[in-house]
Parts: sequence; C-alpha cells; structure tokens
Amino acid sequence: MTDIERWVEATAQVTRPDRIHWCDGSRDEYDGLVRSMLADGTLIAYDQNAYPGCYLHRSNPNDVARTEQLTFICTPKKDDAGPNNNWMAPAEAKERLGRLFEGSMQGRTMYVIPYLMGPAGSAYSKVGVELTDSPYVVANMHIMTRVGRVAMEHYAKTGQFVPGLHSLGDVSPDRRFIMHFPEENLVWSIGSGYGGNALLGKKCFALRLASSMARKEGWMAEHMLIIGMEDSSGKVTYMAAAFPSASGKTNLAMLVSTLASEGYKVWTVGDDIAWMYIDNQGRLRAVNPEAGFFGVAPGTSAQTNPIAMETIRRNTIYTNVAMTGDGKPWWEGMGVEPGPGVIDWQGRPWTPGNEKAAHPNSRFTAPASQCPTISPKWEDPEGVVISAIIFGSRRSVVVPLVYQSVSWQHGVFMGSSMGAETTAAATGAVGVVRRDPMAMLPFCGYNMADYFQHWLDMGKRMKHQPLIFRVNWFRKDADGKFLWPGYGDNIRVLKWILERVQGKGKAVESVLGFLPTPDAIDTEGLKLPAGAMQTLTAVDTEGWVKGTVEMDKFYSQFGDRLPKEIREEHAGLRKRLGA
Ligand code: GTP
Ligand code: SPV
Ligand code: MN
Repeated sequence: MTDIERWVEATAQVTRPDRIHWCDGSRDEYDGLVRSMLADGTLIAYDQNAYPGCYLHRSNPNDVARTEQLTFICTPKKDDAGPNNNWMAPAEAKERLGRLFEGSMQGRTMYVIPYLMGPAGSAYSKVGVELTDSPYVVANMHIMTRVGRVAMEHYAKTGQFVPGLHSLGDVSPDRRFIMHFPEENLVWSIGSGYGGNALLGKKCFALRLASSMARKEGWMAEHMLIIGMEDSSGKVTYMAAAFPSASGKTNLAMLVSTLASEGYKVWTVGDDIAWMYIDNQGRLRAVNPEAGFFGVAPGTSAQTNPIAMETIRRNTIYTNVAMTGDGKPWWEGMGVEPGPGVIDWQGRPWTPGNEKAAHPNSRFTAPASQCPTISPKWEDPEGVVISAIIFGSRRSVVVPLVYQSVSWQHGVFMGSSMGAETTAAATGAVGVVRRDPMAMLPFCGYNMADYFQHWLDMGKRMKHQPLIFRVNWFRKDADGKFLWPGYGDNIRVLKWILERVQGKGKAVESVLGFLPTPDAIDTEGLKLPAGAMQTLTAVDTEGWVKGTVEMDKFYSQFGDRLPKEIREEHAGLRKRLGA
C-alpha cells in the first residue's frame, strides 16, 4: 500500500463516504462529472451553440468568497504563525475539525484527486492529493491543475505529496474552517465549496503551505502573475507582479497592448501564483504552478480584457454570474446589454437598477491552454528568468502611477509596506485600506517578519536581482474618476519598466525612489485629463507621512522579529519626508 492509499483508507473510515472514486483526470471523467451535476442541478448549461462546454454553478449565498477570519495556520508555536494569521494549536484544530469530518461524507462520493502543481517533468513541480465530496471541486481541479497520471508519475519519482482533505460538510459558516498544518504539509477544509477555500491546490497549498516550504528550502511562493513582454526586436523580458485579490493580475497578465504598432506585446505565463527559484547562474526563475485561470468575471469585457473574453468562450465553469434570457453568461461591466429575462446569481429574476445580477466576486474557471496569448514558455520545466518584480494595489490617493526602488532592500521595504483597498474577493468590508505586504497578507503561511527576512536573504543570494517597482492603476480625481485609463494602456508603464531594466528610461530620484519624469511615460495618443501625469508622478508628502504612521502600526505588531533592514528603510523614508 502506498502512503496515499493508506491516507485515503484512514480518511474514509472517519468521513464514511458511500463510494470512493480515484480520479484519472481524463476527458471522460470530466464529462461524466458534468453530466451528473447537470442532472442534480449543481450545474446549469448555457446555450451550448454560443458557449460550448460552458456551465453555471450557483454556490450557497453564504459561501461566495474566501473567509479570512475562518482560515488558520496551525503551528505548534503561535508566534510562528505571526500576527498576520489566525492561529490554533494543531491538536485543538485536529480535535475540532475531526468531529466535523466525522461521517461528513455519508451518502456522498469521496473523490481522490492526485494533481501536479507546476509543469510536467519540472524539478520545481509538486504533487498534491485532494480528497473531496464536491464534484464541482473535482471539475474545477481538472481545469486548474494537472490531474491524474502526470501527478502519479511525479509522485513515483519523488515519493512526496501534500494531502488536502475537503468536505462541504453542511456548508454552514458556523462550521466552516480552513486549517493549515505547515509542520505536516497538510490542509483540512470543511464547510465551504468556494474557490480558495475548497480548491486546495490554489491558495492553501500553492501559497500558504508552499510559502512555508519555500522559506525552509530557499525559494519563493508568491501571489504573482507572470508575463513576458516582447519588444520590437522580438526579445521577450519576463516580469512577475503581485497585486492583492481582485486588483488586476488577470487583466495585466492578458494585457492587449495599445503600443502594438511599436512592437510591444504581452505573453501570458500565469495570472495568480508564481513559484520562483534561483538558478545556477544566480538568476531568479519563475514557473506558474497552475493550469487554469480562476478569474473575476465582473468588469471583464471585450474592451477591458478581450483575451479573457476569448479564453472563456468554451469549456468554462462560471460561478455566481447571471444568465441572460437567451441562455448566456452575463455580469456587470461585460460591456453588452443583457436583454430581457435575466436570472441573477441566486437564480431569481433580475430587474436592472436593483441588486447586482452577478456577485461582485463571481468567477470563471478556464484552461490556460485556451488563452490566445499564452506564452510558448508557460509549461517550460525550467521556468522563465524574471527581470522585474512589480508590486501593485488599489490606492485612490497618494501612491504614484509607478516608481522604482533604489535597491533590493528598499524594494522589499516597498512591498512590505504596501497599502491596499480591500475587495470582494474575501468576505468583509470593501474599499478599506489595510497593509497587504507583497499582496500576501491572506496567503503567507508563517510569521510575516520572517517572510520579509526571507525576501532580504533571497536578494543576497541572487547574482542578478530583478529590479523592483511599485505601480498603481487606481488613482482617482476629486470626482472619483480614474486618472489613468488602465488595462491595455498599462503597457505604457511596462514600457518604462522595460526601459529601466535595459538601463534606459528617464527618472528622477525622489524620496520614494526613482520616479519617471513627467515625459518619461509614453502617453502619445492618450487623452488624459489636464495635469493628470503631474498628479500621477508627484510625491504627496503629507499623504506619505500619514502612510508611514500606518506602516509603523503594522510593523510594530512584529516586535523584535521585524528585520532591522525594514526598520531602517522605514526610518529612512520618514527622514526623507521630513517627518
Ligand atoms: P484574483 O483572481 O482575486 O487574485 O484577482 P486579480 O488580481 O487577478 O484581479 P483581476 O485582474 O481579475 O481584476 C479585478 C478587477 O479589477 C476587475 O473588475 C477589473 O476590471 C479591475 N481592473 C483590472 N485592471 C484594471 C486597471 O488597469 N484599471 C482599472 N481601473 N481597473 C482594473
Ligand atoms: C483570490 O482571492 O486572490 C483568488 C481567488 O485568486 S480564490 O481562489 O478564491 O482565492
Ligand atoms: Mn488571487
């Protein structure tokens, strides 16, 4: 008996499913799952002529986003989880959840999903096995990961896998927990069928557990998209960018360049997670551990993200979007009129002007291979060499359009101090500014003070450090309108970043770091409001002084564990600001 078989058997004795199904990842298996979910109403078919292979799933209205307050890191010592995580002692977590898993799969099938995170045959890839009683989760895992033989072959070579146990339980928020045991590389999740709570390969394994493994093993697991930027010479330069949830990763990863006539183009390598390693030449390399996109639907349109629109025309599972009278998916910001007879995300007839037809965190699950701009290197076992790291978030005030750190250490400070307005991707208030270091606040599986130290240490080990940048597409004017057009025009900012990587690109050294001169960003053909570029490239001293107070509050939670380099950078910024 293999370790996997032993664990499956032991789990089945607790959860007591009626049947056990070992997944092979085949098309037949997927089609069978879809048929049974169509039969019991878990899935609803869209018009199969217009949207072949596309289905709608409506999750429980109490279960529509990640639940950070119910997500725990269970390390033996509380301080190892850090102030950035909810903590429970491993024994207590096992005890409490053990009771909830008791008989939780009765009357259901337990699916065993062996899956590979990362390209086949890559030394960087890792195997997970998820046990779940949700066929919806199985179908999503089929799209988001590499399921079946490819995983078992990798397991045969390494003998290692990350176990993840998931049950819908009774889908009650009172009995919902997402528990991580970093010492054992184990995940237990119960009571939610949604996204990052239930597709255990994604945030639970590829970020929370992987970040903890990465620290021990000397690599990085980050909430980052990966792109290749092609210039007129045909050379492709790769960049990785961290933005908080629902803040523009998928959009940047699929950007359609408005500078295509100058030869600039973006290739998609990944849209949410990057695993990064230092190669034998001292360069940072990244692979996308995922095989699909679990993207935000609202705001996705032929104008904002035509590549996503093309990607999700077939073989896509939609979750919590609306359905038009003629059987097509629809959401706010799709850029087309839905016509009469719309059914909202909860299955009720919808009247325009009332509540939203699609949930703000409604999503599509689509295979990466269907993306028209997918990079020829997206499954390269060696990954791609990263030349620039970009941190971005929603900030309607204060933060400039783009600036560059003066050093790796300063860049780590920039990422570690990033403020961000919250979004609908997690339950709770939307639009509240919080510190979200490296866009990893909900995903760092250990004490963030140690995480900052790890970033500093990684930089020291690299012979060729990527340059580090901060961007903000979300500055607003006094009337609440975006100052920067965003989307395809973000290529103009990427162009400056590329120029900086190439040792060109005009900049001035400011208190924040290198800011582009007002003429350094190519704005030709843009109709920007008067003075917009000045505002977007200026330093709001008063705003930043307030910001440093917020940073101080955040950092102080970590006490002596905070690296002294971060403290020094923070003090340096305050001094330069005259605070
Ligand atoms: P997760 O999948 O939750 O990690 O999110 P993500 O970072 O991939 O976010 P995504 O690209 O899906 O963007 C979320 C929302 O931000 C969408 O509603 C977009 O329309 C909006 N958005 C993305 N890029 C821009 C931009 O450049 N400008 C503006 N104004 N909005 C943007
Ligand atoms: C995010 O919230 O950052 C996501 C979606 O990418 S989920 O998989 O639900 O975490
Ligand atoms: Mn994400």
